Amino acid sequence: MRSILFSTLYLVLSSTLSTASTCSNLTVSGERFPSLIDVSAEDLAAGLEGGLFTSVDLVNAYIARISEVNDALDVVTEVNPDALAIARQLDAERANGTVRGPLHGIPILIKNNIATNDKMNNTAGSYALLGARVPRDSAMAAKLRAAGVVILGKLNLSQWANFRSTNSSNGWSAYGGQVLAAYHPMQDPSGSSSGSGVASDLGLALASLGTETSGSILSPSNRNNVVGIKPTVGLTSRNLVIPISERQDTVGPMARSVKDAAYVLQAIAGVDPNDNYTLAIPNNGSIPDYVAACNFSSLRGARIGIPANVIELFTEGTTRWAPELDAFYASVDILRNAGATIIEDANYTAFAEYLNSTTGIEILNGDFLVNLAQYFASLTYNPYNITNLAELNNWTKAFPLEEWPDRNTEIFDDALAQGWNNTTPEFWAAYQQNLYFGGEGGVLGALERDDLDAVVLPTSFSAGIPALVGSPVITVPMGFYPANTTVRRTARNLVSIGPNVPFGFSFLGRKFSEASLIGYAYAYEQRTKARNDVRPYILPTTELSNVVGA
Ligand SMILES: *[C@@H]1O[C@H](CO)[C@@H](O)[C@H](O)[C@H]1NC(C)=O
Ligand SMILES: *[C@@H]1O[C@H](CO)[C@@H](O)[C@H](O)[C@H]1NC(C)=O
Ligand SMILES: *[C@@H]1O[C@H](CO)[C@@H](O)[C@H](O)[C@H]1NC(C)=O
Ligand SMILES: *[C@@H]1O[C@H](CO)[C@@H](O)[C@H](O)[C@H]1NC(C)=O
Ligand SMILES: *[C@@H]1O[C@H](CO)[C@@H](O)[C@H](O)[C@H]1NC(C)=O
Ligand SMILES: *[C@@H]1O[C@H](CO)[C@@H](O)[C@H](O)[C@H]1NC(C)=O
Ligand SMILES: *[C@@H]1O[C@H](CO)[C@@H](O)[C@H](O)[C@H]1NC(C)=O
Ligand SMILES: *[C@@H]1O[C@H](CO)[C@@H](O)[C@H](O)[C@H]1NC(C)=O
Ligand SMILES: *[C@@H]1O[C@H](CO)[C@@H](O)[C@H](O)[C@H]1NC(C)=O
Ligand SMILES: *[C@@H]1O[C@H](CO)[C@@H](O)[C@H](O)[C@H]1NC(C)=O
Ligand SMILES: *[C@@H]1O[C@H](CO)[C@@H](O)[C@H](O)[C@H]1NC(C)=O
Ligand SMILES: CC(=O)N[C@H]1CO[C@H](CO)[C@@H](O)[C@@H]1O
Repeated sequence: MRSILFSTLYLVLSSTLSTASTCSNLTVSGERFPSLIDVSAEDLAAGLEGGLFTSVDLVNAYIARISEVNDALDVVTEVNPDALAIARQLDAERANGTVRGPLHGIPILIKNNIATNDKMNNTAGSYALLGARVPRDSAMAAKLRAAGVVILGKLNLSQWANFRSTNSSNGWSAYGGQVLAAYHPMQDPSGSSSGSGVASDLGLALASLGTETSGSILSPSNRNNVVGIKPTVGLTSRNLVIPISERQDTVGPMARSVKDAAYVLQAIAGVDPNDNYTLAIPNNGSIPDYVAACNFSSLRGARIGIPANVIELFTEGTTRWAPELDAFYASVDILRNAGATIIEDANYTAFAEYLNSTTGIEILNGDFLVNLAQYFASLTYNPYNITNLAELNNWTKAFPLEEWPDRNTEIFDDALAQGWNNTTPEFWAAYQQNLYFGGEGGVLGALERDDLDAVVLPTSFSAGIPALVGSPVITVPMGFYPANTTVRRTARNLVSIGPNVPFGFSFLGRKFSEASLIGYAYAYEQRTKARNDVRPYILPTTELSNVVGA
């Protein structure tokens, strides 16, 4: 229905558009066709508005770029078969004077655990869900469409958002293959939003959506040289997102700049009656202006803390982190020079106790058992009639393409063996312990105790504690491992650390403090522009100049 409607509108209006795109004399940042590896949301909006190129041109260019790299890197699992028709419709709307917002006509890719009610599958990388149907778009997909975004396709990920196996690899899924990152041959892309990191980095779309339960946006942003925003749990709806934990899951943008990430967050944040956690958004659910928060001066007067004991516990007894630590302390000097006050020992008082505890995984197990069953129950077509984790586990072991037993199901097995879920009394004791580790004994306590505006950490160490309490984190590209770095490989021979492998700098804050964190992240980013210091070794070459008028 949708695509027939879109094609009809295109027939009416396409002639106007092709004229606009070939005769214009305008430029974006001095170029007629801005380079798609560097282009910003504002560049694309200006080019679309000025008639330099169309949304159809953008879709064609990005699909060609995906084709160039996908055999080597397995980033995209599915290109949206309706993307061109949707782009034509959005071009027609623009020609007719309707611009839905700053992202109108701009392609974005989404992780393959965020459902769309269209021709694309939502699988979390498992054949168990190939062909499954959902009753409607996820809230995230609906919001992107309402903002005029072209949902260009689905991104590969660590299967089940890394909640199946203890001996798989980051970025591997049965359905999508092995994602690789682009800074070193066979580079581990990190995960679980692996494809989301690589796609934004290489300009396979303007930006992407990832999801995080504990590190799944921050870690692949860290290793793919992009900005990632892990929003407060409840700022973005998880309705019809394949879950791990209602207490920890969150959806956020991964982009090449803080401002682009802010534009995407603006489009996806907000109350959704299908996700009660969004009712916690303050100020009656009104969303701050995240783009206006991108202010060069925002670090002036900010009180920023460093949890020194966290860094110590991660790094003691090894020199492997030296390049990240050196870059981190140099970045702290940049914050100081930008007018921030630095508090050097804003420690997480319960961090050692947390490292010694098992409540983190127990809460995820307890939620997963219930939340996964709820997702299966929400399907309108369920290809294998799987209703719960016990059935999924058996199905996975019996379906050869799932590569069991080489990739084990130990996380499924352990969750099933726990014997209790989030409806049982054991859960609540463990959950209170988690809230203490993340709260008074963790990041929220550090913020209160020293009256801080934010806490900063190397992104390699930033994710675990905020995950427990659902508080936000933003990572910004900070640097790259130097040429003399000794290559480290994972059990499956991926390069986790090596020359040119990127890393990031994280800002952590109170719940719903995204606007402030975006301000600090932007002020830091603009002073370093570290993302530009190293280019990927593999890059797509198709540009708008190759497709406009073709
Ligand atoms: C094209 O751009 C040039 C240089 O900016 C300007 O002098 C010229 O008037 C423009 N032509 C049109 C048709 O807008
Ligand atoms: C063009 O704009 C008019 C008036 O806003 C609207 O009624 C019509 O549906 C629009 N057509 C398209 C193709 O967007
Ligand atoms: C979704 O999966 C089905 C197999 O069940 C396949 O036929 C279809 O092409 C897939 N959709 C896309 C967009 O790849
Ligand atoms: C939200 O909470 C209300 C009140 O507890 C409940 O009736 C409703 O089912 C919940 N909605 C969802 C989507 O969980
Ligand atoms: C914070 O942790 C550091 C490193 O472990 C330690 O040296 C310092 O004494 C701690 N500060 C406070 C106030 O506990
Ligand atoms: C870690 O656990 C062990 C064994 O339960 C205990 O003896 C030790 O004191 C704990 N350490 C911390 C820092 O909690
Ligand atoms: C959760 O645990 C309760 C109590 O043991 C049990 O009745 C229920 O079936 C479990 N729910 C799921 C989805 O496993
Ligand atoms: C799933 O259940 C439906 C309805 O009971 C049935 O028609 C279908 O054959 C079942 N599919 C599988 C793979 O068992
Ligand atoms: C899974 O397989 C095991 C071993 O065959 C069996 O005992 C168990 O009942 C199965 N569970 C379900 C839910 O089918
Ligand atoms: C993964 O673990 C399973 C057992 O849990 C084992 O059979 C398999 O060989 C392991 N695969 C690799 C590559 O280590
Ligand atoms: C790499 O070179 C730097 C300085 O050039 C040196 O400090 C560092 O120790 C070297 N690292 C390794 C692993 O050789
Ligand atoms: C769209 C696309 O290229 N999908 C590919 C993703 O990776 C798997 C496994 O390598 C391929 O089979 C798909 O064709």
